[in-house]
Amino acid sequence: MRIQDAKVFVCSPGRNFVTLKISTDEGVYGLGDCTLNGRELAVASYLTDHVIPCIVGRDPFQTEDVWQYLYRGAYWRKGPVTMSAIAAVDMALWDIKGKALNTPLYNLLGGKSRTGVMVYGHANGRDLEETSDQVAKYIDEGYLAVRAQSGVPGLPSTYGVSKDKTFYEPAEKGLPPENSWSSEKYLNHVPKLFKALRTRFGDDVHLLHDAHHRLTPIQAARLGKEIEPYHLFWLEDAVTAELQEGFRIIRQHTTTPLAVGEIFDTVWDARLLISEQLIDYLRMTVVRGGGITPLRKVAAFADLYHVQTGCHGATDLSPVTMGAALHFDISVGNFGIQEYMRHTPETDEVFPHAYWFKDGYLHPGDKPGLGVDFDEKLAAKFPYERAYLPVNRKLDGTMWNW
Ligand code: EZ4
Ligand code: CO
Repeated sequence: MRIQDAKVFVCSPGRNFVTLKISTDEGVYGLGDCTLNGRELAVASYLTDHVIPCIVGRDPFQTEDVWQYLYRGAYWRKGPVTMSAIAAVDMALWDIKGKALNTPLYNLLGGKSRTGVMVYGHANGRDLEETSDQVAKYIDEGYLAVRAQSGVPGLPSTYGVSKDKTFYEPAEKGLPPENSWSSEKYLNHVPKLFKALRTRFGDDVHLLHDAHHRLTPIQAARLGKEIEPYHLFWLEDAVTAELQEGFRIIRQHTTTPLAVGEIFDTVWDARLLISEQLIDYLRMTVVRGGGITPLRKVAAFADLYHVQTGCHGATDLSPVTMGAALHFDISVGNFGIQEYMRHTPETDEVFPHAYWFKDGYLHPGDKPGLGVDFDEKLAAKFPYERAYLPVNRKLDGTMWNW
């Protein structure tokens, strides 16, 4: 079998997605996702102009060699554009392998290690009461784990608080919107939120929270310490993680479990975090981490240090990435949890998929390969629309991390 052709599709069924379709001389095709929120067209060009001409004619079963060819062979390594593009090729080749062998991908990754993939949903509201009512809704829908985010008194808008309660989407059409931020106001508010949630819902439900890169290490240490009594499943992205040593400070002060890594693109972003046991969950996922091939190696390395997986699963990761992540999740030894933000009905129609949700768990389904398809004709009705994530400024105007 040989790769005959490959094509990149940019579409916007509710939000932008970049999809790679690789076809073979035997009629089997594979799909990959390489959506990079707010920088979509750069990845499309990387693939169309620089990668596709190099993979035509290759054996699609050689996932390891093709990955090494694209990673080592480019000379220029790492970075979200490069790694998302390589990820799309890797996903598509695994999809082809599964379809050619007529088996769901998880069977090629060691088979099922569990009956389902525990996911967490996103509850959010403008204040404590509204957030608490949203948590109740997720528990009613069967979720065993819920991420809780609340508006902060004195701030006009906050990360994680949505206009639409069902479909949280941080990107906005046009140029980047500007948000304002105060770590002080945020730090005073969050412990009250989790105190209220534990009082109302008891100890069983897993509660999670995303600080979205906004704190300094010592502020994160304070937050971790103050929410310790409420036993979170994890505190996510407490600080930006370019300085991996910064996590030592947080770790010295708190037993609140720490998760990080949704923007990491190789194991090098997490080498110290893992080997010094500074985190508990790694958020890297298939699309940003360069594909299924490298992510399995990262997970094996993390397993040595008691670090579990917690794949990013926001709406900007297309159903193709969600499908790939679920095959990875159900097969990997040190699975922790999977993020699940539901896509809109338009997105689900463009990407019909075999995965399904029941009683707090997602299941990858039993279709051969990834179990996700792509309706090209329907996609063509939703052309790309420029959209960006917000930027963030402190109350005095200083640029800060969003
Ligand atoms: O802001 O995926 O945990 N989830 C997140 C997401 C990210 C978006 C950025 O594109 O942090 O909401
Ligand atoms: Co996050």
